[in-house]
Amino acid sequence: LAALPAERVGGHLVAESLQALGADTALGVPGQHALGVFDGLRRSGLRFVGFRTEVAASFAAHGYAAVSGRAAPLVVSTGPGALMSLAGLQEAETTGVPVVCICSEIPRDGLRRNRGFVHELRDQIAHFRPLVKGAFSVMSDETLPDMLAEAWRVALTPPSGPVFVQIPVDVLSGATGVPPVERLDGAPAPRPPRDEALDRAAALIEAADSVAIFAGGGVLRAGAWDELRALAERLGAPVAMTYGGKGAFPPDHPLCAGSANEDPRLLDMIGGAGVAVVVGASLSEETSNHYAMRFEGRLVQVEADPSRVGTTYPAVAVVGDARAALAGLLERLGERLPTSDGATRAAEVRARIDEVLAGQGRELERTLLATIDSALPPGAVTAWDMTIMAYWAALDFPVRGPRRYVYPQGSGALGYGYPGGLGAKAALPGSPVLAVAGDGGVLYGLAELATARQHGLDAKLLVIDDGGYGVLREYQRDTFGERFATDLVRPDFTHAFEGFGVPSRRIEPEALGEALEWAFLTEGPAALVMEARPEMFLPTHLGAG
Ligand SMILES: Cc1ncc(C[n+]2csc(CCOP(=O)(O)OP(=O)(O)O)c2C)c(N)n1
Ligand SMILES: [Mg+2]
Repeated sequence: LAALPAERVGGHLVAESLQALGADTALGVPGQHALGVFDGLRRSGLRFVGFRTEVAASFAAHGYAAVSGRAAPLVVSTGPGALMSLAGLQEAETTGVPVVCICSEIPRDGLRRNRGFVHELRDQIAHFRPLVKGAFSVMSDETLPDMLAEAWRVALTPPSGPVFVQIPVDVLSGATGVPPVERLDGAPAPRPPRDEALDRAAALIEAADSVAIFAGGGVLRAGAWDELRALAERLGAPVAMTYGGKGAFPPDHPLCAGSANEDPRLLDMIGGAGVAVVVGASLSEETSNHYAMRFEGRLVQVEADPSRVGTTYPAVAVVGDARAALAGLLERLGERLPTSDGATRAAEVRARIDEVLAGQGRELERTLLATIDSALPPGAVTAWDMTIMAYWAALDFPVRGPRRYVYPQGSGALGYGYPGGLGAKAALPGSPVLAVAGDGGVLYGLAELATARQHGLDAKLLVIDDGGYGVLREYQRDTFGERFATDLVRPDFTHAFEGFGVPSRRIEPEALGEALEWAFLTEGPAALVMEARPEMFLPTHLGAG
């Protein structure tokens, strides 16, 4: 390799810019083309959390941003490194989470000439453009800081989402005369709703005989949970949450109808109201019972992304930031309000769903969830992989605070759970974290036990070992009669954990509570493996009554 690098290189500008934008942490995996950035990170005050694969780093970046509301810088290198981050970026896109992926590229004079550089992709950015909210190609150190600020702003501006920024290696490793970056403004553009839209929605609400609220992930992204609660209490309106909105409203609140949002009873409660206020939820296939949901009254949709309003159901639109919109509605409501039997309506829905789930005879699953709930220290984050218990959790696990639940519900990416939990821990060092994964999914990221050790990321891991891809076995049994390719040879999990220097226990389901207590008392990462065969719930509308 050539002589020592120049005093200042383009990569230093990346780290300086991230710091100027307010980042405290970057996540990723180094590569030859990206080393200029890493030399910048070395000199900076930023913490770098290095993962063992870019897939895991991308999931971690999602977890980081989802629990903190801050943009997560994800640093990867050209070609395969970049491609391996796609899964986490898809999850970020589908759940509106601000991940800023910064990636190296082959040298400028190699672009589109097919000279065969190592890691070369024919058109790297083309792999990302259809997926992310914004794709940026930085072609000069002179524009690097301002383009990063622009990317940062795009990621954070509601509707938030991931962005991709590629920078050729010769810019990153080449000398730069750009002075150290000290101030950069990447603050999101404000998206206040229009006054006339708020006036109209408030008038509809005041004139309604009843109101119900359906809260989605937009409430969490906008930090609008206090306004949501104030509005619900003011109106005495029941509140249901989508899976993405879990945590937006306290589960023990008398107005809370829960998050079993595939259940027609819950959807009837929303759709049957004189005015349904749907906030930060897009009424997609999963949140409308496959579009079978019906609105008998008026639908008011509060949404940052205008293209999602009225897509299936005619709606009165309040386009803008959810926090400002809910605050604006509250301000406008006068004395005459709809009758407030919301607590009764919420309690009815909760009781009926409870009865249906209890009628399925699945004691094991509900007991496991209750045990986890009672073992979690206050403020804990749970991170879930695509394992059977996670589907139960989406339906029935009480999330006791905003931004304390992460789950790859947007893309369904197996392997998310543990890396996602590590990212959450990196963002919230003061919060306990528990990741729950199956014996299949956990192997995507088992190597990240080393990351946890190396960076002191004290996240606990619970592996549910049912000997294979349990959920797929159920689908095979129900659809094809026979199972194939879904039984797995597993490692000796406790040996594997110990091999990474992570203290562990093998437990029976009855010992889960005590074992979780042990894990949370253990300093640093700790892991449990539990042999159990949870099964999926029946769709709740088929279960009973
Ligand atoms: C990236 C990716 N690959 C494949 C799948 C398909 N898939 C969904 S669940 C699942 C099985 C998960 O098995 P495990 O983690 O052991 O959980 P279990 O269902 O046994 O509880 C698979 C393979 C997926 N969702 N994502
Ligand atoms: Mg399994």
